[in-house]
Amino acid sequence: MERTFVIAKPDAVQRGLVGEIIVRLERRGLKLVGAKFLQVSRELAEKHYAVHKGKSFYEGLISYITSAPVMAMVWEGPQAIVAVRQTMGATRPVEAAPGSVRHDFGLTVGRNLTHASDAPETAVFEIGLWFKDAELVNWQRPTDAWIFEGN
Ligand code: D4T
Repeated sequence: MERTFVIAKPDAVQRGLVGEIIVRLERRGLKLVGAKFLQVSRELAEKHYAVHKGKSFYEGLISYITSAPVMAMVWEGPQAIVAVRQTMGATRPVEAAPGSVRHDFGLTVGRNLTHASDAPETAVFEIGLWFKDAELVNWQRPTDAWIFEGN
């Protein structure tokens, strides 16, 4: 089973959309295995966004993610990485598919509400950066058999 890392960013928290993001992932059938509400330090933000260092939007990105609390989460399911990015929508809200979180609640890339890992290696790196192993919960969900086959 695949795991992916998700952030409800400061704008999602400020706008009261954390529940909306969670409910969409739950309804999709994904399983929450870790969550923490925190104020992101500059140090953590720089590690998380290291690949973007030097880009024109880097400083804005760091100040955005550290500007107010976030909800950091780990979600699990078959093809969780692709599924979550689909539920969130394209990075730029005006390019996001109708029905996705970024389409339904966003307008600009600098306030795009969520983050989700984009590849298996990124997911492993990000989950390890934001969570200790002991903070992730392995739990059984009997309804899995009604959501996907082969569990
Ligand atoms: P995140 O990482 O937030 O889930 O976004 P994506 O994976 O969908 O997109 P990304 O890594 O390309 O961009 C990271 C982050 O930078 C912001 N950004 C991006 C920005 O402010 N201006 C830009 O031109 C781009 C490309 C938005 C997301």
